Amino acid sequence: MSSTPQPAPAVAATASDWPDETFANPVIAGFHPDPSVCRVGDDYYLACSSFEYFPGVPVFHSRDLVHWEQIGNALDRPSQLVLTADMPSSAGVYAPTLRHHDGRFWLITTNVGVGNLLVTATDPAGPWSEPTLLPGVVGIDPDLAWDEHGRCFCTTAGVTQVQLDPATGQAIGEPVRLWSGTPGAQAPEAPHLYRVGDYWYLMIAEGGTERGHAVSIARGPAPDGPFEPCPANPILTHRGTHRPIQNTGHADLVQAADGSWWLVLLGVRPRGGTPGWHVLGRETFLAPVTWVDGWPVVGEVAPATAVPPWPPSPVPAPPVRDDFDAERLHPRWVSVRSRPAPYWSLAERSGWLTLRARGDSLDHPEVIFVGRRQQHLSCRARTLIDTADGRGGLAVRLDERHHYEIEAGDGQVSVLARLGSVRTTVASKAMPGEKALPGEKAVPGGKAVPGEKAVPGEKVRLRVDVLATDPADWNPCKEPDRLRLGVEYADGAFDVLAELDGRYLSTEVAGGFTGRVIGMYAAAGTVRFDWFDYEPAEPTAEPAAEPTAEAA
Ligand code: 6LW
Repeated sequence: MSSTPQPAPAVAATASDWPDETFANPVIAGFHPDPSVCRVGDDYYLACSSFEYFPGVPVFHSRDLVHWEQIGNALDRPSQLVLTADMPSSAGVYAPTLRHHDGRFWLITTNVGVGNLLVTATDPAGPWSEPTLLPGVVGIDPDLAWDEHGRCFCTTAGVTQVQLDPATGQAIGEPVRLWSGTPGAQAPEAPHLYRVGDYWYLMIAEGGTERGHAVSIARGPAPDGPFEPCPANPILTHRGTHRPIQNTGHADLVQAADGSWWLVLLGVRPRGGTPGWHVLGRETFLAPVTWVDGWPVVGEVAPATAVPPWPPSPVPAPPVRDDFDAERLHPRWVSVRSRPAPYWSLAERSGWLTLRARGDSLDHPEVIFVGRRQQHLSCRARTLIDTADGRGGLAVRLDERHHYEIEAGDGQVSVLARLGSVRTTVASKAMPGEKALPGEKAVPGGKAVPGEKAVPGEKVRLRVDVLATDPADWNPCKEPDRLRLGVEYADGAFDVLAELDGRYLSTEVAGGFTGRVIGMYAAAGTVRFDWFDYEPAEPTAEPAAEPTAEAA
């Protein structure tokens, strides 16, 4: 029996429509792991894990699989997602599966410690339904698949499977153990089940989400098996290689409208000396897939990948500046565990983001923080803070125990570092005078004192530059990047208070499943932010400046 799916004839190759013959991988940069993808006509939709961040489960749209735009978050209301203070970082919302079935989008995921849940939507941008809880589904990484009789199969890490009534969330029968991957390989997880040609395929991740990560596959005659493993397993791994993209695994297959097949997967970009530190979290990559003898063969996962045979469909680049003039925050903004109304507002002072402190620092599990994922190896973030009624700042956060920040308030600006159990003030100086800030928005009721003479300020521009180190300039202990934190003056001059080694804000040091998030926070009282800029920067090969102080 021939089970090799035959792609439909490709549309006329249009590689020339692309500016280049290759596209840049990752296709969704920054902490966007565990991608799950589905296609509806010519549109693709993708969802990722979000862990302790709220809102949860970012949802993206693309017309070409290469350019993706975030259109929402599947879990964006407290009635859908509660992440409590006692929930550790990197618990929370794990790997979702996103499918389109029967005219609706279905998204199933795990809130670790709480259980599995299912939401649906007719528009993937939202609103998504209230969650249906799935008490009979045990384990993380739930998958959803329907057979031709309308039976719904939910397959979870392990690998186990149970039939589900998706309308009620009730399991039908007991979970059964399926094929669990390569004997001896750890962590068989991230299962996805597909009907392709005459077979049902069960694709899983194994080896753990670190350097041993891999994708393996098996096939069988029915959705519940029995499954025979692919003789070429793993069909994807970068373990033991020098490739710049590592930890490749946790993948999902999709067939394009032209019949070709593609894989979305997670990978990381470790930098610096040994063992290599990845600071952006696990990112989403795209690879082509062909079928040989009824098995998928994954093409190269490389920083530059050959463009697909259809025209590009670019999406607008996100603006550098968010001026906080909109009524709602863009879905890319995330908070730690929750974002309760009394503690933040876009309306309290029009055109500003107001944050009211809960806890006294970023060490607090429920710190009031609004940030966005760091998506570039080198980048710059800036904000204008008004500290008239409080203290707060600009932070680069990995988790409660690993963060750097530049904090302003009480007439002082300080760089703080939290590294494991060590918390230290790295550098401090008096807040610069306000004459440094002409041309900023007027502050209703504020105490701005214009003039030539500098006076102790209440408003100050805080800035962080992340500078990736040059991989060519290798030494065994070389840091992946350096972070300069300081104050920016109106003429753009950057007063660097401290330059810190980036390895301490990496997954290899902090542990867990997330990546860096850069954002604004309140440490005491009420602080207001006029705008926030985030822009990619060219990596620099310039030697590190003489640091004001060193974090470790
Ligand atoms: C996820 C598991 C994994 O549930 O990491 O990389 C876990 N794969 O499948 C957290 O994302």
